[in-house]
Amino acid sequence: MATPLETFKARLARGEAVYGPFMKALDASFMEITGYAGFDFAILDMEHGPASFADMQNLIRGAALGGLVPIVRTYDSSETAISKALDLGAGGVQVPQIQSAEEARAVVRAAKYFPKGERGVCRFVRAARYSATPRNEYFAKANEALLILQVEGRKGLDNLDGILGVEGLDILFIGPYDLSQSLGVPGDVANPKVVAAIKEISERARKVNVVTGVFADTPEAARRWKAAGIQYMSYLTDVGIYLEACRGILDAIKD
Ligand code: 3PY
Ligand code: MG
Repeated sequence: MATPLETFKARLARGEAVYGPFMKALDASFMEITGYAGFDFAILDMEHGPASFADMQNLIRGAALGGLVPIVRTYDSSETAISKALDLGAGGVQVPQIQSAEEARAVVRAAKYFPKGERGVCRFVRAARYSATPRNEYFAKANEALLILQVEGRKGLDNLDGILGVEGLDILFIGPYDLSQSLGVPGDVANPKVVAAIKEISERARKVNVVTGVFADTPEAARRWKAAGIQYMSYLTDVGIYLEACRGILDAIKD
């Protein structure tokens, strides 16, 4: 049977969209529930969420139970932020605020073993089943983890073509919130300037066959970006989904 990561990659290769929320909650039950609800992946947020690496390993276990691809958004592009997440068994890392092709190449080096990179080597980690996975099998499999780079700031935009050309990049993710700030309209993600910039970035990526992703926090935005060919659809956050559900319930039952 295909693993969630193999299914995820096959769907992208067929031109389909995949869906997943950002996660801030620390209880692994929410990872299971997200999978049982039918999402394809979940992004465990170490940039804007409270999770430690100790929390992270249980959240990643929850993803396995729910049949989800667990992607860790690292707190920055440092080697340890990336390799610790992968050592815990993340299906991929999503690195925020990439500003240049050099920085993107450094991320690839930190995330991949030889010959693609120079990731710090340890096979006594959860990703290698604490050494139960035969070593050759582990190092080959580890290099299949997804590498997702976020472009959302001025410098990243200026260096977009170089970043798109970096070997090892699987998905270019556009962060509309940071992008809105870079364009002088902080938080106004539906502003025509932001919408036009997201369209332009995704078109430039498509021309060089790079899959794109975006964050959407309304169904309209998710449908708009899917129609524009964006395939990696990060939809809302666990806490935002809970807030909306609570409000919807109260609206339905109160006079
Ligand atoms: C952004 O919008 O800036 C993100 O990083 C994802 O929501
Ligand atoms: Mg951002």
